[in-house]
Amino acid sequence: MTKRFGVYVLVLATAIALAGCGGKNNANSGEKASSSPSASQAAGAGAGAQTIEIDAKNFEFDKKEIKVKKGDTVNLSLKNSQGNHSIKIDGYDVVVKANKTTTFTADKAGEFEFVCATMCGTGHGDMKGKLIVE
Ligand SMILES: [Cu+2]
Repeated sequence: MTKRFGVYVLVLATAIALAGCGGKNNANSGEKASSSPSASQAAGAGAGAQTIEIDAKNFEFDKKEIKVKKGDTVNLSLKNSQGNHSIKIDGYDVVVKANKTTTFTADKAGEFEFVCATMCGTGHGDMKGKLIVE
């Protein structure tokens, strides 16, 4: 009889502890989501992956502006349909060689100029574009 009562109390106590714990967790996560929207946004954006293909010819890139979200994993491909070119992104330690793909994480927000990093001829200096990380 006494033993049975003890088990009942134990079960009840466990149920209360679980309920209390669950309620606390819910309150915590709700608070977290509302108090730091930017953090959760960044985490959400970080799950993204983007594949961007740039086509280069003498003497321009087909994309003058590429946009990604901060935290994105970016697969940047360069295809040289004419001439020999490569891409270097200023402010990011990123170089994409001719007809190759470089993967990097866009962990810094802002605007970064990318240029041709291969001396390709008279229009070499005009080969520019912008990476926008927002
Ligand atoms: Cu060039």
